[in-house]
Amino acid sequence: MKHILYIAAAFLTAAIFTGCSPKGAEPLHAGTVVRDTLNGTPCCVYLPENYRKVPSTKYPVLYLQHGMYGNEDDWTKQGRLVEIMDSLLQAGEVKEMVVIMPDNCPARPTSDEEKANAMTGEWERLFPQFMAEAEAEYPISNEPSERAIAGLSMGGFHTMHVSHHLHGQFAYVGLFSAAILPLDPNPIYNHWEEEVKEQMKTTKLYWIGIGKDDFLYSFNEEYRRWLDANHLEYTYYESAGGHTWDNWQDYLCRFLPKIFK
Ligand code: FER
Repeated sequence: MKHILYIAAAFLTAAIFTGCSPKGAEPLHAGTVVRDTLNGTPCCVYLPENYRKVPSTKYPVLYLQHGMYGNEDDWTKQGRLVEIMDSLLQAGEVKEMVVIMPDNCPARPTSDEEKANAMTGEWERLFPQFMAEAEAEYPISNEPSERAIAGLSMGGFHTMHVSHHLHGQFAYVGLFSAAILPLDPNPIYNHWEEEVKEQMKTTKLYWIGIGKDDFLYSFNEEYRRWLDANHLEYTYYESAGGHTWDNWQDYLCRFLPKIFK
């Protein structure tokens, strides 16, 4: 019995001191995920352990988006969001925050032939009303310095384009294996160059992560070349592997401690 206790204690300590170890160590379940619908969009919402509906100050908020054939459950199921957030909170590496995970795909494609449906500008157009409803429903900040947006693949594409379209509104931006450029011209996307330059004036962290074998690698490389040519600052992390949940968990673990600092 004593041995079992020692082993359990060792796992718990490892979970706390490695900061964020999505695999292996027992997760510390402390936060809660609730389901909601905001502006007609289904969402999962992570509320930290000490969440209060009426806190003394509003919580910072991360809008975290899924990839092309996914939905609002992906970050909690395959992304292990709760385990990651809770263990980083336990280790004191992140601020308490609310994480809103919307179904960021108003017209879900069912095949690669329909992928343009996911990048029509509709989500970017809806986003201000979506955030307004989130801010009415949860005690979250509407200060740009207390707002972050991130996402994987198609959700990274939405992160890039929501954040330049609404430039000045997010201090922290995370592109995880992001699709970069739109497939079709569109009034929301057409001015991305000028708008990204504008957004960078107020962005505290523009974080780009991609795996060496990712099929979107060359698009990220080309985008980084454009950022470099325009002297726009970003943080770059290149991992092994490709378009996988192992990588997206890893990127989330690296991104979270850098936001709201
Ligand atoms: C593409 C651009 C983006 C594509 C897929 C994506 C299949 C996104 C994938 C995802 O969100 O996982 O050209 O082709």
